[in-house]
Amino acid sequence: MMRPHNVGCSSGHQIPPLRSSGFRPRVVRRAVGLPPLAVAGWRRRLDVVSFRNNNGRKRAETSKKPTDPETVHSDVLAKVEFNSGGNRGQVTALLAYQGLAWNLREHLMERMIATQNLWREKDPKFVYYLSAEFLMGRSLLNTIQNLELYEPYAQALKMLGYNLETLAEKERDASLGNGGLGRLAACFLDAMATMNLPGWGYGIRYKYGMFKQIIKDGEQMEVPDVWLTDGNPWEVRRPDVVFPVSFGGKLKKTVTGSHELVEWIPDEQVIAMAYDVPIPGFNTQNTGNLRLWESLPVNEFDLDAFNKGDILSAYNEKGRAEAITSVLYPNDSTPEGKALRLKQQYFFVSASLQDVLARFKKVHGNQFDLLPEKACFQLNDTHPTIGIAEMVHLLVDKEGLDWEAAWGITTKVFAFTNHTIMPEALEKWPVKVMREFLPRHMEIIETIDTQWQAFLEEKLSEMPKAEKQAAIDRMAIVHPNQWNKEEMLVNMAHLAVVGSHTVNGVAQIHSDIIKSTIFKDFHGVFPLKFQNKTNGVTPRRWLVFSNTDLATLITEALGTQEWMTNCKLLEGLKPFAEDAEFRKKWSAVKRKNKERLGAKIRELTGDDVDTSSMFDIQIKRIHEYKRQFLNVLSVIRRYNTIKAMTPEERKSVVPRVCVIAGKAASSYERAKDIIRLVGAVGDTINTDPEVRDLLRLYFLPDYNVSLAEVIIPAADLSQHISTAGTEASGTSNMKFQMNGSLILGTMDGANIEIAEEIAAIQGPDAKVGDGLFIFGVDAKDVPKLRKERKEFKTDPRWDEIMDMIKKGTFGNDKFEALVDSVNDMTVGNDWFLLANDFATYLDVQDEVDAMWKNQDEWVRRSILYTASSGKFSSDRTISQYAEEIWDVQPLAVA
Ligand code: F58
Repeated sequence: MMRPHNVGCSSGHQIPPLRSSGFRPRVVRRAVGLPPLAVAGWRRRLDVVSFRNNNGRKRAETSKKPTDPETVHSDVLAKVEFNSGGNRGQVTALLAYQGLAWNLREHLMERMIATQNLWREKDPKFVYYLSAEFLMGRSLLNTIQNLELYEPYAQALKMLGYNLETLAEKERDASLGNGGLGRLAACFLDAMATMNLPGWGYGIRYKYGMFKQIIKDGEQMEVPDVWLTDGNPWEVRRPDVVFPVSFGGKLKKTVTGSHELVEWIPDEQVIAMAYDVPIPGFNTQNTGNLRLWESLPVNEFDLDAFNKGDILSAYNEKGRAEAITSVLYPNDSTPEGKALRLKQQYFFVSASLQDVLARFKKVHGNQFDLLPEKACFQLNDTHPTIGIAEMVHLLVDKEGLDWEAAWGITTKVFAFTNHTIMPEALEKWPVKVMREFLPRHMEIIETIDTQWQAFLEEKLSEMPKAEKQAAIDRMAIVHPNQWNKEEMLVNMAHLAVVGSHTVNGVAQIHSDIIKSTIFKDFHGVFPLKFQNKTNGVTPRRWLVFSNTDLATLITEALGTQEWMTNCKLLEGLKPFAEDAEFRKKWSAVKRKNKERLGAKIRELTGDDVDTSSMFDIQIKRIHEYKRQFLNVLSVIRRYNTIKAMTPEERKSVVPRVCVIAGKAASSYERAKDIIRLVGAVGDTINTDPEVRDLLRLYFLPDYNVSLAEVIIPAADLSQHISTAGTEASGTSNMKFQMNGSLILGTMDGANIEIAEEIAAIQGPDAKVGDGLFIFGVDAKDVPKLRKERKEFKTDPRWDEIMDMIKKGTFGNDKFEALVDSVNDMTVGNDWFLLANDFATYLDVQDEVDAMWKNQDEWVRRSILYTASSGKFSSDRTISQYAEEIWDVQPLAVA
């Protein structure tokens, strides 16, 4: 189906035509350009599993719904009328969007039902991706394009007087996530659906997503993200799918013979109700599902209390229940906050496991030993780890299995992904809290820990006694709080490692680091448990749909759009890097994307920017380790340099527009200081007539998926400058690479593998790092440098900038705490080594400027970046999970 250019595109961002014939690569590995596997056993089976292949025949349509523009138009009007009582003569933008979405949801549901029916019939092994976060973003364009319905829908909307892209902007982001791990989960769902893999996501339907960030007087303010006010047309409420979830109470034990029966008598119960969000695959009929749980009271309303005049108490139970699924990551600095987080985690995991077991039992009765052949639960970080204890609880207490059988099954169905070594994300729950809210689970965890320690006693029996005991203590699941020995904690990461069959990091360096740091002892015991799965991102959302002009150009060059599902084919762009005509077209696309971002900057700040300037971008959560502060320091240095120049000298300056965006955790003061500093420095620079034509700095508020979709295609340069060894992987680096933005970064996370791919495409003589702007200390030197930081002699330019900030040059503030955290060794200790990396960072910035002056070379590199980005498609990552961890195989609706 070819779509004529410019249909319904006010912004000129066209969606490239999507091929409707159904070619799929035969083998998962070939689909992502990987060499055949050489592993034994069940994994080899995957090599002979085919994707659906129609041998060039047109794919069988499962949809019965007509999709010509006239029918879509009248369907949408009918939805407007019958679903919302709207007037078909006056369809507001909101109603047009909703009407369209309701109509599309029917297509999705039809496909999802066909997919589920097939899967029910064939009973394949499923993966269940358990995640506290799913950062989905908007759905309208993603759905239309995945379903290949752009043309009729754009035309139908035109008949209603609307432009599709403009209307799409009305949709609120589903921001049910905080950062990288949440967006990764969303990319994984897209890849799983596209690759026809049987799998569902399971999470929480937060009433308020990640907070909305407002910048007031330079400061981050958090306001609730009321994303559901207008309803959510993409979900289906499932009052028929409900499970009770219990908390608190006590245990009743009955001993019969050698058997101890434990009954948990909870004192609180809520109802988990499902909402299904269909996940369209690209160029396939298969449609996955994200099942999100809402917490509801068992008794909605206390009529007795109400009638006695105690009006508010009448809603107590409702309020308590609904609080569980109100907000993502409630502040856990208070005991109440901690309890709420634990309840959230248990709530969604318990509902999900009950749901899976209920479906399993329908087919297999109580043959639970078959469960590992039918299900794998991927734990996305430690948040769903309580699932390990819940599985034992369900199998032993509800299904009557003995402990050994239950534990054996449990350890075969869970797999664990670690996303960071930052201590704040490695959850440890006070035993006291756990015992209060989940007494049975606490007991189960203690039993697991006792058996685990007994296992270690034997396993490490060769070790000298004291050494052995120290190792066992280090690996304990329940251990004393290192800051307060009186308090016992449950270490969820340790539970996850012990209870899972696989543990993986998210980039090679990270997977290596976890084996030598946080999980060193565990790696010694179970070396084979540890794997690497370098992250990936969906090329559909992050290139095909958000940078449609570039996608069109790539398709024209490659003569096929197969690269959209087989990204290794992007390598075919390599010769085009040498073609001056092609480079011109490439630059023209970038320029257009920069105009789009320029318009966004105007909308958000009121300022016009020159789109011929270099767009220099850093977008990610604000965190000290990500070093946005270092970025600002170099902007200040640039400012100082320009100020000191004569007008003649200024003519040689490369003009830059620097953009920083991201949210700081609400209780993270230092990160909030950084946001304030960006704003204050930006205010000074952007209003300085001597400088503003050569340098700008903007902090764009409320960074989310939709904003990223506008920013990333427009970047000339992107910064990924974490202290080596701290960023597990990063995924925006991959998105920028795909979109041809050059990378300025440290040898950290996935930057390293990106550098390897960029070197590889340049040929055998290129070294890793060639073609990128790399700086900074090596990860292996970081521990030593941290110890020596006190003695480190800072650069005079560093000292000058520190003095400037402390003098109050920027805004009304002196940013003392922030400056001291990196500069005053009696206060902070510059843990992330900004001072050590400062000079080389400035040097590499000079290299960036020099390269920008050679636009031919810059654009050549940009093309090579895209050409070498194939590895970082989430299709590759997911095929590796499918083969090496989940053992699930594609099963496509014909
Ligand atoms: C991120 N982690 C990593 N955690 O920082 C990033 O390097 C990686 O690319 C990404 O995962 C995907 O693997 C991350 O997003 C969180 O957001 C935590 C949530 C719980 C509170 C602490 C942060």
